[in-house]
Amino acid sequence: METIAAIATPPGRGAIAIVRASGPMAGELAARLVREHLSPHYARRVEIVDERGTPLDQGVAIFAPGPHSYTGEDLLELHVHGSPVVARDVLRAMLACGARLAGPGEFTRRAFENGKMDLSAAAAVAELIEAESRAAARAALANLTGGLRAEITRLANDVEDLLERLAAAIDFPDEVSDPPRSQLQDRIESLSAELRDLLATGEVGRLVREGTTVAIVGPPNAGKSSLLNALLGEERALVSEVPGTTRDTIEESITVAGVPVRLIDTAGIHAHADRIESAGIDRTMRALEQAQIALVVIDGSQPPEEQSRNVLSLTAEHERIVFFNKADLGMTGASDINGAIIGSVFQKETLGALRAAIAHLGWNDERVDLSRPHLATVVEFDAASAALEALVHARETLEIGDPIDLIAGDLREARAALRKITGEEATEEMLDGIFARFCIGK
Ligand SMILES: Nc1nc2c(ncn2[C@@H]2O[C@H](COP(=O)(O)OP(=O)(O)OP(=O)(O)O)[C@@H](O)[C@H]2O)c(=O)[nH]1
Ligand SMILES: [Mg+2]
Repeated sequence: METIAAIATPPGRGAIAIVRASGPMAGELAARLVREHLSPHYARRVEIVDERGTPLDQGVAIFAPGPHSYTGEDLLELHVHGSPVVARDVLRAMLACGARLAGPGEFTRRAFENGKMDLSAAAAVAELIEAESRAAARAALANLTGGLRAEITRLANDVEDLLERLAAAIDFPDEVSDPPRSQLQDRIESLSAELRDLLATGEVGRLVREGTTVAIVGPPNAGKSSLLNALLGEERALVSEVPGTTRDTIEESITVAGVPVRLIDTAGIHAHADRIESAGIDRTMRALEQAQIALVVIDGSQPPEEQSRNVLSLTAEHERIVFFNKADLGMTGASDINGAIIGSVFQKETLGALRAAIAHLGWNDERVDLSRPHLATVVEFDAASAALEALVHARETLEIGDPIDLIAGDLREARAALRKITGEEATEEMLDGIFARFCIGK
């Protein structure tokens, strides 16, 4: 086994930089670059020198002998002052002593290969590092701490159970009777239902990573840009009392309950538009098509007018939130549309209600727990789909009355697919795919 080394902190200047090495030579590297006794797992302030003994920096060294380390191997971490020059020199010294440069994710790959974490947890490490919202970080943490592994292992064990019962009946037909067909069907059905549930969590992964898109649409002058600014907490879009102020779409991102939400402010929709306005309205239509949610803003202080009715019928089929604005000026225009929000962009409670409505429509926040373990990668999603497909096939076989032993192949396939997620039966190709997403040094 080779010893790998890399700088673990991001490029550039910082308070500290960490250079680490993992593998059988880690202890020898410590002896040559630190030259002081390091008690296992204790941080010690030391002088760090290069392979010829030339001082490089004053820093902190930690030596963690395997298997009680991140990688499960002997691991040396040198914390130096955060200068790219010093960090590179320390790394160069490690390489000069016989280590080789680590590839992306190679430390974590070794952790997986040495049984320190399962594959779903290893994939979650990359997910956590890449997380760009609080919800994404929380969801990744649920997988990192073994939540997905626990669910998958339980399902795989249930399949295993079924297989054992079948095997007994197949191998000893005289002593062991076939398990009742209906019982098998029921168990396979309930396993399938759990898998379908799990597959639905793939949506959670996508949501916390990519979030959702909200198009703010409505007649001119309803307060759409004012709403964008209010939700954003800054004067991003031009606001004026002149209708037709916004002529092009404006996009900004906010987070709602930790989930990224892309807001698109649009040009007001009305019938008698000039050429530039029409071009703007075309863009409004495109934004509306792209968006998961239409946030329809209407001036609720004015009597209902044709323009408002137009926008309401235009968005009738879209997932939408209807918001009657300018309640501070009166509410003559607010009609009794189910679930409509009445208020003003100048009121905090109104903004809170709008955010809640986005969370409700966007990801059903009362029902979907964003911090539960979930299928995060395409590889995991494909494997769970394959497992479900095999179970569905097994059930069909039972339904048409074929011999019971014919389903053993399907059950084995389902078990193998599930074990791909935890890494027990992962192929080299899968591993390469998962670890290629990592940065070097992780
Ligand atoms: N009193 C009151 N005025 C508001 C409210 N919301 C917006 N306004 C005012 O309404 C006018 C129009 O606001 P905008 O945000 O520019 O409206 P818009 O829908 O973006 O308009 P266009 O871009 O022209 O389609 C501005 O003078 C705002 O200050 C509100 O809740 N109460
Ligand atoms: Mg505007």
